[in-house]
Amino acid sequence: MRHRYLVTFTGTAVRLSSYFLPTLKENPSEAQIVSHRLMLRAGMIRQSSAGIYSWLPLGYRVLKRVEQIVREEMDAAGCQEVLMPAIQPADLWRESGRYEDYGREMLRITDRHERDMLFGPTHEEVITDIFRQTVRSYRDLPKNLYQIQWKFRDEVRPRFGVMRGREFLMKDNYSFDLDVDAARKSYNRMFVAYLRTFARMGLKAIPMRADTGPIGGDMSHEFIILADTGESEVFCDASLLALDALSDEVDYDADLQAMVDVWTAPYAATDEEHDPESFETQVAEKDRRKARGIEVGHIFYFGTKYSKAMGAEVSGADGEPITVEMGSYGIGVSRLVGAIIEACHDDEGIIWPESVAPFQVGLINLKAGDAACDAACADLYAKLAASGNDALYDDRDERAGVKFATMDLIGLPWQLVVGPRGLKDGVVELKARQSGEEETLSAEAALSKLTA
Ligand code: 5CA
Repeated sequence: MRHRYLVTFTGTAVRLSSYFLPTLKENPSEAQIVSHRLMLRAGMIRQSSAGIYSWLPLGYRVLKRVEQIVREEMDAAGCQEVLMPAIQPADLWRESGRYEDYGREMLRITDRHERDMLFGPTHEEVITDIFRQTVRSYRDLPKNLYQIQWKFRDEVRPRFGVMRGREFLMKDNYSFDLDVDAARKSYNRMFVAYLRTFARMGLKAIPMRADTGPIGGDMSHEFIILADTGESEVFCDASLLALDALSDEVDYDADLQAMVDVWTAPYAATDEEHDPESFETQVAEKDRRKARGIEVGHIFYFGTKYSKAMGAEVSGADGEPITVEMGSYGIGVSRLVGAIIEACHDDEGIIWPESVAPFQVGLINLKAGDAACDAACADLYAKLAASGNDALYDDRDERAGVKFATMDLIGLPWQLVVGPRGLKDGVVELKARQSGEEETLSAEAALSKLTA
């Protein structure tokens, strides 16, 4: 029952009466899309200033889970985690030529010595600087380094909550290779790692040919989730929605081109890259999907754009200098939390996929203060925690309706309901949030089902 990859925080169990969960009954007027509304209503985030948010306990737990899945897939694909500074010197960006180009989206800062600094919107320059200072020989390649770090982009229109923030959490990684062929292999590894990452979060992310934008380069895919509230228009072949990225184990040392080809052969393009004529000739009418999409990841191969400008070279086998080939790869970690909600909710609230749920189980005491209910819940609560389950125990003195509404709103995968009538018959109720299926069973049976 538990997700195979579930990250265990070794069974955190908390009582709702003491948990910081500032839920809202009413829909906040500033929220235009469902994920923003639900994140505010479920007490996950609070806005600090335009496009800048605090993550409250429930939201932060989800963010950490999303981050951990990203981390595990990056590690599996052979990348190594680093943490670069959030504040960067402007001089590095002058070297790459991007300091002026980046325009007003860049938050520019002057330190006390009148030195120009900036809050990093991305880290190509910093990583290239690290590389050129430290790597000397072709024998040290390939390298692929990643970080999970807060970025700042002074977006013209921050909106939709964490979906388009000004401060946001990104996973960004950077590959360094000796030649184009090796760089394409790195690109393919990231392509496959991305497919797996999003699939593990219960998402169908479709890789789409994309514009390279100010990053430059000649090979780029955006990973897009179809959702009515997406910011851009996208076009794809419906067959892509039937592909399963987790069906096979991946050997990252093998050539992954065949797998990439399976995902890139069907038509899929963002608005900028869309070619109506090819769409019509390549895709049967019944399979043509025109939809809105949320970009959750973006990968670029840009060759020597930064390494050349900044002098990132290694010496080759013959001693001659080689300018390294680079790629960069981003995932919108904080955006993903909103994107998952866009994909997984109903009228009552969020429906978390197990892999990212803040808690697996919501334990509901229908009659707090009743000795039998309190004792049964205390026992279940202790056993759930001991078995490594994350449980949120609603022990508040509230009406049943309020408790059910809260649990539905915050979307935990399982609701374990304990009431005086059931207890008389020796039973509790287990409800699956997603299917709505309810089962009446003994407390032991419920526990063994949840801890299976
Ligand atoms: N340097 C490259 C890759 S490391 C880069 O910056 N790519 S990016 O601009 O496409 O950003 C990567 C991902 O960050 C995007 O796919 C998106 O999911 C997320 N992202 C970008 N801007 C925002 C924003 N304003 N708010 C939330 N997430 C964002």
